[in-house]
Amino acid sequence: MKRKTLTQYLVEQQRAAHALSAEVRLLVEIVSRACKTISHAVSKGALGGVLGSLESENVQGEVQKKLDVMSNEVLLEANEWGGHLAAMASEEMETIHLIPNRYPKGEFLLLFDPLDGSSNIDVNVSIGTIFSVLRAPASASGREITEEDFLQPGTTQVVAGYAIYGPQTMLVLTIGQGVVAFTLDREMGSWILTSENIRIPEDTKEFSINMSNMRHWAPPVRKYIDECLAGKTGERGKDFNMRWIASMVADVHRLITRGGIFMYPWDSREPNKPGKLRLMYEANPMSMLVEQAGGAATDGNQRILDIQPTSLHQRVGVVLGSKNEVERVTRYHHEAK
Ligand code: AHM
Ligand code: MG
Repeated sequence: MKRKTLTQYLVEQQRAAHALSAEVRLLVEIVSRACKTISHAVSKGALGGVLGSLESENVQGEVQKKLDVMSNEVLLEANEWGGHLAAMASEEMETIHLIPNRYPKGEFLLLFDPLDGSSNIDVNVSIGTIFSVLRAPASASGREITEEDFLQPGTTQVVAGYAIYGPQTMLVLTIGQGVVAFTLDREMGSWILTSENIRIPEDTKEFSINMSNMRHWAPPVRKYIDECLAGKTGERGKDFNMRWIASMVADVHRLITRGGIFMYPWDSREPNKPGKLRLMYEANPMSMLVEQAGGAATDGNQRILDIQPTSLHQRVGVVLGSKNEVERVTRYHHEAK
């Protein structure tokens, strides 16, 4: 079988569909190269001295793991010098990272969650890197980029993707032309295209939610999950299975592969926060991937990609995956109003 590399895929897209510019191609190549470095560090585990926590906390007040900080640095360093970016933002940094003056600047903004699923690092369970690419607003040309320049709805994303560090390391990507997946050939050090035109089935019998929060959920979420749990003899007339890995990358990868619904909804533990997950680093890129694969993504009430962000580290409730199930949960929210 003739193997197609990530570079070949990107060059083909650049030529045929005119779906991406040379600058975006370089950007994707650099991000994916950084993910290879992170994958290598992850796979070394204790042997590489990368496990465990640091003394520091990130902007959300969460204790940082060594790998959180290392992955953040890998992504920053890899992306600084190429001339394709105007600035970066990361879940692990309080404010945006400008490209140092010694390097040329490009027209794109890169956002990332350098290591998602941090609670799984030390227990050898799948984790990942999530990224999103925006275009710097035209009004920003000739002046320094500000945080406000990043506050664009998810519909404006140019590229979204994630790398999953699991039994295999994979890169799942959309440039707005469907979803493709590459598997890392560790011996060759190259990303090989292993799935094209990925489609999420519209129906599913598998849900993914942290059930330990059940008592804190809003009634529409409770109603939906109660119906799933009632099984064949209940309202839904079918038995449901449940999975919760606590790495969004791994839970979303499963539903991108075989369907399912993933939820991290608002709950009453922190009534003033709309949810746990971050709009710009987690929900937006995952929603673009899911929609590009034929699924749907809402915050319970509205399409995630339509939300106008008001701050960089904004949180959001998340319901995404198989279209008919996401629409059902969203309908329950509307009916409860
Ligand atoms: P992180 O970015 O600090 O790793 O947190 C995000 C993760 C998601 O990957 C996952 O879906 C969720 O947090 C799990 O949360 P919980 O431990 O409450 O189940
Ligand atoms: Mg995360």
